[in-house]
Amino acid sequence: MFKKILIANRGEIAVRIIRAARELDIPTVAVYSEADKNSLHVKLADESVCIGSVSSAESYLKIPNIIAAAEITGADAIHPGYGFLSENTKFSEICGMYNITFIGPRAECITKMGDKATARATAIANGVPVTNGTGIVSSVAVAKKLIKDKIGYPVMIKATAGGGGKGMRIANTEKELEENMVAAQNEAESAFGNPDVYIEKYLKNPRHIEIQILGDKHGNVIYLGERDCSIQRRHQKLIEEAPSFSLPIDIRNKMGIAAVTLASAIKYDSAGTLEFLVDGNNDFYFMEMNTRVQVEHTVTEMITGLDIIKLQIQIAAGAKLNIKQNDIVLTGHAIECRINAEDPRNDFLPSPGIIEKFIVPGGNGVRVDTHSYQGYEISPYYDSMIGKLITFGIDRNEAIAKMKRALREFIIEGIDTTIPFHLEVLDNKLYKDGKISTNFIAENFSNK
Ligand code: MV4
Repeated sequence: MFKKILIANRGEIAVRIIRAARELDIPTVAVYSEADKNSLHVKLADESVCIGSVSSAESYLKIPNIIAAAEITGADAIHPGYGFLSENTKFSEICGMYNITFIGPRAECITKMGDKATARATAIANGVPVTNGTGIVSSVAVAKKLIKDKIGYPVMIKATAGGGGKGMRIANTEKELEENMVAAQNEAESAFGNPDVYIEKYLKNPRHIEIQILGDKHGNVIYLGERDCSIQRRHQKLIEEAPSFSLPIDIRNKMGIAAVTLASAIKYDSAGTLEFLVDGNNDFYFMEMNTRVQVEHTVTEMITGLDIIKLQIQIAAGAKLNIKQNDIVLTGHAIECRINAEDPRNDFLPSPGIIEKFIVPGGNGVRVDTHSYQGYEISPYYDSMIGKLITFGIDRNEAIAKMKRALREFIIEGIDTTIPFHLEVLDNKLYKDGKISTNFIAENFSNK
């Protein structure tokens, strides 16, 4: 096992990883920017190192500073959390050069899945369904012909270096294709330094359903059921749940087997998530793979009883998965609401500032993962998450009732939060009936 783990991240996920390491009896090192010296992750870790100024580029993204912090403190492993360097192949390789274990998959897995057209091709090669579409298209003329011959409008133009909605455009007609393909290429070039795009048939009103998997270094891969992440706003997830309310068991199992097939094909050896879109006929299509732990891993933990972060650390240290697929039993229902410092009444405008009052809900079936506390300042430099509120019940209705109760108990003063928005969603008839798709917020909360 590792002697010491450095956490190359901040906020609630840094706290989450420190807690997992402590349960495994592994000492931890926190790194922090000048803006984060009072952050909870710094207080909870055994040691801490300031790695730079407030800007992420000068701290949490600065590879030499993070490696130096690991060298100085004698950390033999680095957990990258999510965001920042978590899907950076160069960083994982540099860790290797310094004999530091990157707690994540092999570098090749990150590269293969980081390029979305390659991920799509790998899925096709392994019999995993994808939407009707193309590989990289070299010109508008080539795209037009392929769409005319085999796809049909509407289509979605996607940047191969993108993901999570960046560099994406819809085209309903040839004329829109001409305009939007060039726009997507330009956006991709300036955002990622790679203009390449591919085309997919556009699905209307899909659900976003993702499969959590775990792979080890001995060729074992299992799936831990699905999460429904359809409640999003401008590609920011707001509410996630597990299992998906509307997914038949046989479809879940087919998606799980597809996810395990693809992860096994690339010898995936960590925690990861395969993102699918599911249409009204319950046909599912692989979109992309996240080769990191995700914000919403918590809801899967609640219904499986597993600690995904501890398992990820043990796998990185070379342990064999001691859980078999048949051991995975999904029990009850879990919901996560992301509590952000944003004003839902004002276009979700960020609301940084000092948390004057902070009274956290608790009780049966309530979990709060947060780095915040009374007097803590939500900084304008990073994402606006204050914390995650997760509830667990025997079924969806009970999880919703507990969530409403917990949201009302949660007192946060001094800054605006997304709590009123969550309460409104939970009272929405379509939400209660489980009639949700990725257009739910846009269609029902357009005034927001
Ligand atoms: C799509 C799609 C419709 N058709 N692909 C957005 C993020 C990226 N991971 C995939 N995304 C989409 N891809 C086809 N062929 C609609 C979306 C999409 C979406 C997906 C999941 C959750 C929210 C979304 C919001 C807008 C668009």
